[in-house]
Amino acid sequence: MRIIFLGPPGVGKGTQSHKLVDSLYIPHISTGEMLREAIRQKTDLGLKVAAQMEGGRLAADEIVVQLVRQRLAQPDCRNGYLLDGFPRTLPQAASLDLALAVDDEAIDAVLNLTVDEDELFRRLMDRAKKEDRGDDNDETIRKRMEVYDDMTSPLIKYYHDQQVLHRIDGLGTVDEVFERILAVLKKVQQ
Ligand code: B4P
Repeated sequence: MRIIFLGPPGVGKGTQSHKLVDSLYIPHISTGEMLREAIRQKTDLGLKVAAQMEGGRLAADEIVVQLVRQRLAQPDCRNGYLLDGFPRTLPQAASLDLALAVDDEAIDAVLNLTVDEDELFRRLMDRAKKEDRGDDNDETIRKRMEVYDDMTSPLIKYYHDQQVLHRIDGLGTVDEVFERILAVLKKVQQ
């Protein structure tokens, strides 16, 4: 299966992706993790995106698109994958569609996780206490939510129009949300 996780920052995309790939045996492709790793390793790419990410902005489309294209070309992606946090803009989505069309492939499901803004804020401030992420602080979280509304939320209509969008309530325990996701995927596979 080819699956996309969509949703605002802190909604639980990363958390649910890790559980899902363990049960579906497909690779987990998280652009957030790839970019953070590039920053940690101080690669040329990492140096280019560090300031944008720490300010709560998105990395440039060209950079992320190239990163994902290279990853999807690897043999372990041949039978499916889970994209976590990509695409995040309409141009990223269009470039993914173009790449898929070349091989006559398509996305099977876009899982749109939703949680209200207060809960998102609470989760991200909680994560800030546990993990050392440069983008989890009051000001940056607000900026990321703004960026999500402007740049990423238009993807909801984009994938709704392609009839692959599934809304999933992200409120509840991690296991409760996971059960909802499995139920949706079961229907998609039928
Ligand atoms: P990401 O790494 O994608 O992370 P995120 O959106 O902040 O969080 P996620 O939704 O994965 O939340 P998580 O499971 O951790 O992006 C980071 C940055 O990378 C972006 O802002 C951007 O700058 C850059 N970037 C990434 N992709 C890009 C792209 N395509 N283009 C350009 N730039 C890109 O959950 C959050 C917290 O909630 C955790 O502490 C978790 O334990 C907790 N939690 C999860 N589920 C819960 C539940 N059910 N109940 C209570 N707590 C829960």
